[in-house]
Amino acid sequence: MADKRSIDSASQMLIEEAEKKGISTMFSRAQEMKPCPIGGSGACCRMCSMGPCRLVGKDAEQKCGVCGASLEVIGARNFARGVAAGASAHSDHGRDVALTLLAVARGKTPDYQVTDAEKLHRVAGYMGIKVEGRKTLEIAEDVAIKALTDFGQYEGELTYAARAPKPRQKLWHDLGIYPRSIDREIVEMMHRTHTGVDQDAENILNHAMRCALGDGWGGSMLATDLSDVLFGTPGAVRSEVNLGVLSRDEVNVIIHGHEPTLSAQIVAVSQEPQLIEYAKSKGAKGINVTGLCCTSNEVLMRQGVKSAGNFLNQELAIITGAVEAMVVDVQCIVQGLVNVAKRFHSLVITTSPKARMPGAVHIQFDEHKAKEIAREILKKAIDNYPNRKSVIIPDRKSPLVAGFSHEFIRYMLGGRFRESFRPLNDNIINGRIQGVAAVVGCSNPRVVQDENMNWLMTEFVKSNVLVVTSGCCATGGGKYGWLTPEAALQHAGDGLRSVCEAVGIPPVLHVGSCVDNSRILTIASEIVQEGGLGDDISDLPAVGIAPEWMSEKALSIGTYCAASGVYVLFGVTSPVAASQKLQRLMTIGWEEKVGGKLEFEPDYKTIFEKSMDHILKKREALGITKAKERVLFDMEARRQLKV
Ligand code: SF4
Ligand code: MSK
Repeated sequence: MADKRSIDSASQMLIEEAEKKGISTMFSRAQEMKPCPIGGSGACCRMCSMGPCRLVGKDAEQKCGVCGASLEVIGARNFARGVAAGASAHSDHGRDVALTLLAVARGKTPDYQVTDAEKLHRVAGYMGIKVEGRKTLEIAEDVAIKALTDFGQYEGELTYAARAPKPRQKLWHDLGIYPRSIDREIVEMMHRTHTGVDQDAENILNHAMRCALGDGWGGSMLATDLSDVLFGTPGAVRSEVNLGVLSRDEVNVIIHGHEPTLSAQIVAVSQEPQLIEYAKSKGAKGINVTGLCCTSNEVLMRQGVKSAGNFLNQELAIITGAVEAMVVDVQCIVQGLVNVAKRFHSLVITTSPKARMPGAVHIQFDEHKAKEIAREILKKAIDNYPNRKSVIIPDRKSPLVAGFSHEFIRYMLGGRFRESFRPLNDNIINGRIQGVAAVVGCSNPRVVQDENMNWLMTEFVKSNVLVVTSGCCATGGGKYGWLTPEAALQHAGDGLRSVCEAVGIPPVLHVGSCVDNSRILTIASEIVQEGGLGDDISDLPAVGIAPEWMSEKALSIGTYCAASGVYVLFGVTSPVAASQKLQRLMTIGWEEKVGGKLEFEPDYKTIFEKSMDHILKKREALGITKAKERVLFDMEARRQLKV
């Protein structure tokens, strides 16, 4: 049975262990609780107490709620609220990083500093902040204030949206969806979807795009950039992934959630000799800090910290019996963790005032005394080590290479002094690389864990499509070896393999956590800017796919990618399935309007076919369908080249 829930043998082993012990997990609960077809398809409205109204049956599109709301409007409001919630999560994360940078600039957080001053200068450049002749902390203060202003400004437009290609910016202006400020678009989305406000599905969706753009080109992009400033811009780093990274004889601390602020400090203090000695005094050989979900991606990308896996691995990690503490911050932390932990010695330690759980230990994080709190947390985990009983750690972990920030990709392609996307563009134009597929997002127990993402990565790589990945798909892909350069040699089509071999990169590039999907927007913009592949993101032979999505953040990501011109396909299930009209608005309607679209397609093989058709269509439109033969120049030919 377990093999029907996951293709990962480590997960299968622990799912069986949970079944043997009668422990409830997301895998078992997803089987016991069938999804509600009415709410799931967007046909239930709970916006006021005249309802809830459920529009079901063959003639549902002709029905309306007590207030008169049509199915199309009900579905649009539900979807748009999901986008607003997702945008708020990413953006609140970004705001906290900006506040930490401000505290650093003002000398209020001795445990943090500006790690990447070069990036700070680049960010200041995007923001129009003067850098010449100024001290790093002065620039940092201005950058933090400018970022925080972008959240709540009452006039003007979002600074970072100006990083999009010019035709895209014009389109957003023409459509009236250029984001003004991050918080404003989220609040307005909530207002518009309140009962009795916006009752035009197309208009609601227009604002959903504006709200999501505030996330992608605002909250998320700021979270990414300012995290790079504080913690370092990622570069290629080797590590390992899967539950086999847990240690049999060290204190296992798993950091889980999304934000790098506390987790980076936990990683740092875990190497302090006094704490290691303390762990030894309790009978352990040392301290083993590993990650889960996107906190994992943050510390993997920058510090090479090993990953215990993706979203669906969180309860399974505790079932190993080897976890002394799971330290969580915000997002994607399931409440079921506490009940699983009760069956073992494991502590679940919440750290954010925004995310508490009954039954968990709460040690509140405060960036003003970050190291002190990180030490307190580790000490608590070490004290718990003697309570460990029997452990069952699957002997499964895979090597990977992560750290592909857009800066590092440029560097890999061109070297320190000629860094550029030119080689990538050229190889797309000459057909060695057919296109780019972003395979991103969550894992979801409604489908077999890792199956969709892994199958898609395999087929894209075989078809000479370069894959970029983030979030739980990145971790998932890592489990099956896709994040190693060797994967290109073994599985890639000839063209992609030759490029990966020449540059020394894997065929699937790990770009980071969920907020780091903003790096994909930057990569797309820089490819356009490099020239030869059209004038806008919508011209690129590229697709975005969330094959196992589950969170509202994914809805925001899908919407900002579509509004940026990308064809986006989501697997698993459709939150707009109830209304054909709504689906048409988000596919045909959006394609006409913004050149991108958002489509829900449960069959991953169809996702692949549609993606390849789209890539081919875009290549045809660019006039680059014929693969150019590789020309080998001899010395004479080289001499005749005009440079
Ligand atoms: Fe029903 Fe309208 Fe209230 Fe929604 S807003 S619950 S459709 S009455
Ligand atoms: S952690 S949002 S399950 S990617 Fe970013 Fe994974 Fe999805 Fe959470």
